[in-house]
Amino acid sequence: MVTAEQVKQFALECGADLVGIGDMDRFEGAPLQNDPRYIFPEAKRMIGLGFRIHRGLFRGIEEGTYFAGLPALGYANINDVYAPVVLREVSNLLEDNGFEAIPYQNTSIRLGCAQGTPVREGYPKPDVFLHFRIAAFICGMGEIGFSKLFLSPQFGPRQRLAFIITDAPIEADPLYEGPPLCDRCMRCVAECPANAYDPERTVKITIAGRGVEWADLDSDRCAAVYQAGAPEYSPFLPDHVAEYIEKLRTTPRGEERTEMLTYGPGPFSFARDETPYCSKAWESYHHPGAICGARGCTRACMIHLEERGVLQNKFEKPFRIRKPWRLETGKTDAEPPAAVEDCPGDLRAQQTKHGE
Ligand code: B12
Ligand code: SF4
Repeated sequence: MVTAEQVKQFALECGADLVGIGDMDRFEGAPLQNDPRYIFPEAKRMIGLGFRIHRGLFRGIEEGTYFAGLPALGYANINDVYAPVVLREVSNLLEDNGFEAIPYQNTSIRLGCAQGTPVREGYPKPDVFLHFRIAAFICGMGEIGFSKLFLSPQFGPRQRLAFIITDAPIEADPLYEGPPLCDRCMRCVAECPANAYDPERTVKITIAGRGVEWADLDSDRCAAVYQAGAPEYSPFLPDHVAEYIEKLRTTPRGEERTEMLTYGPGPFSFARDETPYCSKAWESYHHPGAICGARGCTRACMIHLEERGVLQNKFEKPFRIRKPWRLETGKTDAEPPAAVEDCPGDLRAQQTKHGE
């Protein structure tokens, strides 16, 4: 019979950067629509796989000079190419040993979750939607930060996730008991260009007997800004999208916002369709542009975790090397970014040298 150790070792050999195994009973209390036990009632375990997003893929956005790498390789490629291959290989191992394996990638939401009609009384509508951050917590891979992102001790917020649901009764890992990662520094809140966090509003739930709390993310604001950026942090924003985003990030949730969202395509589609850089990203690989470069919830968080020395993936140099760039609002892609001012002399000298 295949063991937990074999599954983990094999997943790492196949290319996963993180593996954890959770007991399906830990989903007790999940809302009907988010309960994976309805997908496979006989399932015993969930295998969580984490795929690092290279720190280098945030570099071009940090410098303001190369934005395509993160959405292409840190987003679309992991979700739709790399993770599915590893999911397939590990599922093969389980099925070769006589256990069923359901690979679950980050796709279901695009097809439409909870869209169909329940096929039995008391059942959820198809498709059941797995909450990845909660699932990773259940697999013992780390914790959920105030930012709402899942944090691992290896990479902090810097990974994407994928899962296998199986009836193989392999040994489950305990919930994460390592050193606490999120210390409520609130840098995610301060550096989020969408103003998507109100530190006073949080969500508190109990997962597998453990209380978990995170910020109640304003996903309308994030949905527009994470892909198209905010006026001062996106070199690609047409003026009318900049105006829309400005209004969105200053209009509180509630009646006023509802009025703003009732007519038109909604923040996600509007930002994507009206920002040529993002609509081309969508056309090319069916994923958003990710122009924000997750400025608060990933970059600021990672910088802080690295400064505290709590992450296992260590680097020779700190991530933030120079003062972050910031555009004067109202500028469009026709004008040079103000960030050029922040380019240090030695780098400019090197550029001249290479240009010779
Ligand atoms: C839609 C989506 C988005 C949307 C909306 C996000 C949102 N609503 O939170 C937008 C576009 C804004 C977005 C942005 C980003 N996303 Co996103 N996103 C998703 C996706 C596909 C679904 C999330 C979602 O909507 N969940 C459903 C909502 C309704 O859940 P909720 O309200 O939080 O859940 C409640 C209940 O459902 C209940 N519940 C559900 N299950 C269970 C189980 C138990 C036991 C219990 C008790 C309760 C319970 O608990 C919650 C509290 O009430 C996930 C993949 C996935 N399948 O999880 C990726 C995912 C969360 N995104 C990811 C990433 C990386 C990002 C960005 C960083 C992208 C970027 N900028 O490059 C940002 C980060 C934003 C942030 N700070 O969280 C990664 C996160 C990885 C990580 N390290 O945590 C994921 C997991 C995708 C992946 N392949 O790994 N995202
Ligand atoms: S992705 Fe950008 S807009 Fe969304 S929460 Fe993170 S920092 Fe804020």
